[in-house]
Amino acid sequence: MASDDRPLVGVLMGSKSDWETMKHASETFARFGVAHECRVLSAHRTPAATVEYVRRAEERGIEVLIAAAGGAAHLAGVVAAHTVLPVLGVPMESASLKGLDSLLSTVQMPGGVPVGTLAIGKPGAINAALLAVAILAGPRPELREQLRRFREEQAAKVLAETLP
Ligand code: RP5
Repeated sequence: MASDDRPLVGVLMGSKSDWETMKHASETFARFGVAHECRVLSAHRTPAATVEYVRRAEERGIEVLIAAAGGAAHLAGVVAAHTVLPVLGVPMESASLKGLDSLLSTVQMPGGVPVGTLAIGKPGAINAALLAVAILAGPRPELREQLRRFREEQAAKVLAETLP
């Protein structure tokens, strides 16, 4: 899968200020060759454009949506409200509450409209991409194989660690 193919994943973030964190999701997709697009769309600053994007995502071939936001982070919930595609939420680390605000407002979805919430910040961005790859890997054995190799390489790196 080349990354200039039709995007399979939409990575949304509430502000350009989230990119420093969310670029790690994009880099992870690039490593797996997963076609994706990254967009700044906000639940409160651009509500109509956000809903328009999400409503069109499925017909455009998008299979997974990632939504990253900080503070009163309602982006992932709003995205999930407008699609049945899987939505993964990444809470951004915020200045005042270190991302606890973002985490709680992303993870605490009432029953009925799920958001799969990852960790705060960079680990969440990386894991959202890895989880999206695992979702996409269902009907794509070559992607599953790549995931297996990634885990093996990770394990080999840890086992090769030496301490002073
Ligand atoms: C949220 O508010 C964004 O997702 C971002 O994490 C946070 C701060 O946004 P800026 O004020 O930096 O644009 O909507």
